[in-house]
Amino acid sequence: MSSGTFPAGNQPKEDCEGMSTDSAPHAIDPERLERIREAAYRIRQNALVQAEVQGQGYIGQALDIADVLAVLYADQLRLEPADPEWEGRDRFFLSIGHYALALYAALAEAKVLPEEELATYAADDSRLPMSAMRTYTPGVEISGGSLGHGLTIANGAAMGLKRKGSDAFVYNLLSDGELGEGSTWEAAAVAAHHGLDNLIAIVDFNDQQADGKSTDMLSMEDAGAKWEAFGWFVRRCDGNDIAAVLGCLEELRTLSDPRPRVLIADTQLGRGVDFLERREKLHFMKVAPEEWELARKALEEDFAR
Ligand SMILES: Cc1ncc(C[n+]2csc(CCOP(=O)(O)OP(=O)(O)O)c2C)c(N)n1
Ligand SMILES: [Mg+2]
Repeated sequence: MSSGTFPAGNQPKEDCEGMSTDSAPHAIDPERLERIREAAYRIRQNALVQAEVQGQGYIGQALDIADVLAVLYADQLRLEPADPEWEGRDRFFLSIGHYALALYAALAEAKVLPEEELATYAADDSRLPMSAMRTYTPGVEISGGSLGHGLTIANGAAMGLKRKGSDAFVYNLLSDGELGEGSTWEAAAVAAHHGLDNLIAIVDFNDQQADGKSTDMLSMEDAGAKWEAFGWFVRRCDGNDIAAVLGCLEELRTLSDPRPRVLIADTQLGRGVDFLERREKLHFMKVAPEEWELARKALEEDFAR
């Protein structure tokens, strides 16, 4: 577990702590976990497929968030892959448009996008622009590159769905860098004020932003205590521990509590490719031509462990 602490009375359940990657909660079916683990592996490999076309990109983030996206797209989200605009769907809003690599790979995993199309990433006339945008890509719900606005949009959708009597959920993936945006906290206050219990925010706490470590730039720790003070139900876990993420997200979706919910997911930039995990942590990574094959092999070895 990261350095995060939990406010009194809001301690995580044992299966939601994510203290270690080898302590799968007994309540979760091993086959279900394996299915999600395989999805996470393919999301990572497909993130590399896209990034290799450009030779660089937001690779560290795609690798760090693959486990969370696998839990969502292979398990938690209610979707109709053939009809991405189906009214009854859960909404997944990506605040951080630069995480597009990871989202496209997850949409391919969910069969919303054809896997073959991933190789067109960021090419002229592709439906997969470098930063994710709603108008271009099936399954992409918002254009999120201007940081700090995803949660406000999620609020509106969650309110609208409630008024329509829908039981769909709205998920918003935001970054730890976005916690430095005032608009995020305005949105957090609004969500609590309106009791948006159909809203689940997930913070990718990778301790990285454009100029260095988030905790050095503008520390938002204790992040859990801050969200709780804004009136949210809070969970925090190792975001690369699939069992822990699944336990937390399932709890956040099923609990009966009038508050909006947030999962703070502590993740590791470059996760799954050992030499990228060890490399100087960078917001935008370059990978040398001869390293792509090594990266694919590293993922294979990581998956086999
Ligand atoms: C409103 C706004 N300000 C600045 C930027 C430029 N920008 C793009 S990504 C980024 C880093 C933000 O932190 P985070 O999303 O945590 O970075 P990562 O973990 O991806 O390195 C910044 C400052 C932006 N897209 N939008
Ligand atoms: Mg970050």
